[in-house]
Amino acid sequence: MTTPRHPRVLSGVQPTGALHLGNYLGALVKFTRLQHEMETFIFVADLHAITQWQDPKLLKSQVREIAAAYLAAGLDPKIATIFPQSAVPEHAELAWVFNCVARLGWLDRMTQFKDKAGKHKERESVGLYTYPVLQAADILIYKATHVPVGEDQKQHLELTRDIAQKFNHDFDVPDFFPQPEAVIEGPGARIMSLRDGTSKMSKSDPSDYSRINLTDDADAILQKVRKARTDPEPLPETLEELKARPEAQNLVGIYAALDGRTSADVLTEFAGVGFGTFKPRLADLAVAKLGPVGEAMRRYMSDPAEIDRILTAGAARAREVAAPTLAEVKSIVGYWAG
Ligand code: AQP
Repeated sequence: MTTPRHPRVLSGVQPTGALHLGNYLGALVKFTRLQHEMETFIFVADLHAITQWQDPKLLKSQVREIAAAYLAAGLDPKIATIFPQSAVPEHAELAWVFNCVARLGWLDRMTQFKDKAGKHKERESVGLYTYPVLQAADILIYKATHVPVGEDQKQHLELTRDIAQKFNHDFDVPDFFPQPEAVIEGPGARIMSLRDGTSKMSKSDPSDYSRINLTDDADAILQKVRKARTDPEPLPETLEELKARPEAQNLVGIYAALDGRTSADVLTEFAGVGFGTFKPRLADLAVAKLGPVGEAMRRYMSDPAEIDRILTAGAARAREVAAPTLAEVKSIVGYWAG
């Protein structure tokens, strides 16, 4: 009953539609980097996806598409474990225990539920409400220590830490679950809509011009960057001056994240330059970085049998780690079958 001796990464993406630049920079790029530093488990979150309606005829191919995006972004199934969440039932079983550990007051504070449910929360699924509890189970079933996510997931990660701590305390098993850390840093952590620098780039935004999809071709990327909302001022010298200009700040952040630099560094290069010059440079960079990812995605998608083989092998490996944790939890809780 100890925390793992080595750091372990866990994260996932929902198969709820085409992935965009925010998912890529906020999540996929970090997965790919971390797989070389720590043992890495990356899943396709199909249990989470059905918290909102998904067409059953499409769900499997949506799962394959996310897996293809992972592979195209550089996740290597020889190093990282890639699997569909629904193929590892231990996630859902642990989530039930955590439903009994988490407090209603904690869930009532979750802003993502409030944002997604809007004014009609009574019409939403119970699953959408308890989504962060399942997320805690996703992470802690592997006793993961590092969780690469975009900034929008910060609050859910804090809830995971609270659940881990309360479980360890209530059942008097100090250190059974670790306190996982969110890996959020860098300019890619919060990519905003190209139409509104104050809202997050999102799959569910009705305007396709608000986001760059990983499958967009060069022409679409050029168009979207060209039409991105900006202001008439040239780029300033300092980050401080950029703060009051959310659209400009976003485009600088995107440039920095795509180029593996800081926003301050980008300003050093482009201070005094107008968007008429900056936007074509950004579009070229986006095409150069995302073009090969989209192409690789299409290549992987043309061989679904290979994706299925990778996902099946990944699920078997994931269960090797998840099953012993669940067995210990059952015994700790005092289950008949524990
Ligand atoms: N705009 C973003 N900037 C940086 N990171 C982002 N992520 C999402 N949007 C941004 C990160 O992508 C990972 C996968 O997210 P998800 O599958 O849980 O989907 P989501 O957060 O629900 O993505 P969307 O696009 O915002 O979908 P909708 O519109 O359905 O809500 C996570 O690590 C997330 O932080």
